[in-house]
Amino acid sequence: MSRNVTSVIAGTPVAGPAGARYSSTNPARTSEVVADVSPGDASTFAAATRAARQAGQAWADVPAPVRGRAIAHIGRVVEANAEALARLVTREIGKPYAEALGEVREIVDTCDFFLGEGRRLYGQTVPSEMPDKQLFTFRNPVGVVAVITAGNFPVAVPSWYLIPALLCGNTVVWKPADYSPACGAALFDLVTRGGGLPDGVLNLVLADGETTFAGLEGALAEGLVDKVGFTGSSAVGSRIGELTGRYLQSACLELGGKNPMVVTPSADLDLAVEAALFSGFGTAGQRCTSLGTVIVHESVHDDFLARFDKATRQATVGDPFGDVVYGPMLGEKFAQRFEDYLGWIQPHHSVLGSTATGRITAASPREGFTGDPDAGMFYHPTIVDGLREDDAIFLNETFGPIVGVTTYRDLREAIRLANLPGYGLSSSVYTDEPAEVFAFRRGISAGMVSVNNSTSGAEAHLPFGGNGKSGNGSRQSGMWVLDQFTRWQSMNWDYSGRLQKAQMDVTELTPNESFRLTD
Ligand code: UN1
Repeated sequence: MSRNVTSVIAGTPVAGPAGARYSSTNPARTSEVVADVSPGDASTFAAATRAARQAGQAWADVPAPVRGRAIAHIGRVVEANAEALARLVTREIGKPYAEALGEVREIVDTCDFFLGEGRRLYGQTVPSEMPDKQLFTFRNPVGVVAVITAGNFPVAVPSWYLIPALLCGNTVVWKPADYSPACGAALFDLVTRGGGLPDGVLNLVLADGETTFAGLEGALAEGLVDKVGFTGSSAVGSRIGELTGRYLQSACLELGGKNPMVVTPSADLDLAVEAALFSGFGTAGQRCTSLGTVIVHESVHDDFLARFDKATRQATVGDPFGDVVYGPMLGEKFAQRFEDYLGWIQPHHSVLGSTATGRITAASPREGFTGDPDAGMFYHPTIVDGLREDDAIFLNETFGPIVGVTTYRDLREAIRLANLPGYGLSSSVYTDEPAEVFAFRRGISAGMVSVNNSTSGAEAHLPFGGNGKSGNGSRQSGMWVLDQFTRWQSMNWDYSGRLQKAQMDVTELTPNESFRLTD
């Protein structure tokens, strides 16, 4: 069944120009249309931000505990629709169904965390340096938040922005990825209807990237956007950071990763292999937290590689509604880009993990494949051993089912190699040595460190975010994201009946500096 989806502004569906219509298709069966999409133009984005501005004051005036109740209702309605939403995620972007259910669970977890935050949103009382004066801090909503998200997590990652932004009293314009519009429309309905949100509090804009960028620029120039949240590539993230900076706004940027896994001599190799398989090839390697390069100690390299190769060859690829490690690429654009990355393989590399590289087809089959490979965009898992530090595959994010392997001699070298590509999202170390754990934690540039666990699969209430090419230091999730969606306001209240001047009218006690204890 296919559905019609459009932007929704102030509660009203808004179709875009007739010529812009397109179909969102199932990447596991590209002949199947999931949604007929009528995307908007740049004026749609501006109209949505105007609607959000208009709804802003009334929403900010709703008491935070009442907004928290709305978040509770959203969590419940998402839970009640979990299977339907997960099925849609699997159909529209090809994520295996079990993982899609996990993704939906991440929305519920996020709601569970923030429903109580409505009764906290703590400010502080702070002692003053003068008598008869009190100091306070308050969290204020920032205003209108523009959220632009990727489609590899078409519903969970958006919820990391939408739920806390709404809870904090902001109104929101959300632009989901153009290849996951049906998931976007479904989450939009669950949040607005499930939460009983007044019209205009959350608005949906369906548009392509360049249209969105133009719309965002116009809205910023009109003073209609107070905060931007963006999840996507490092290249687009830097454009968004530059644009928001020009208007003295800040963006919360969650960008790419080249996430390393260091395997030390004391590592449990089977555990490390299991994690490398899950984080390297799960979601077809299309998470920002996916494993980039395994940096394995030279003494265990051959053993690790043999086991990793075997596990990868045995992994089932195919129909994402079946029991598979991964399904298709997210869409055509991702398939094409992945082919470019495969072109970076050099003669000094050895390639393992499958019967071939590139697209899985009847002519280039993969053992154990489930379903019809020619119906969709499926790719062989690819392990590239023998990476050198100036290889393109070593230095760049390669979004897709490809994992590099290289070796190290001492931990300092492993950490240097892990940091070298200049990203800094997630990382992992497999070791039995506490000293190695803490040396790695201190040395690694990543915002997230896993010990004896994979690079992907972060829990929804720890700070999520990266450094370097992975982001601008902003953090999502848990209490840390509150600093993205509120601004601190300080208040001082002097009830002494006179003007007490800070720093000047402060009593000083007189110390006896020559005082010494006697024996
Ligand atoms: C992403 O790919 O943008 O930690 C986010 C993980 C998931 C989120 C990934 N919970 O792998």
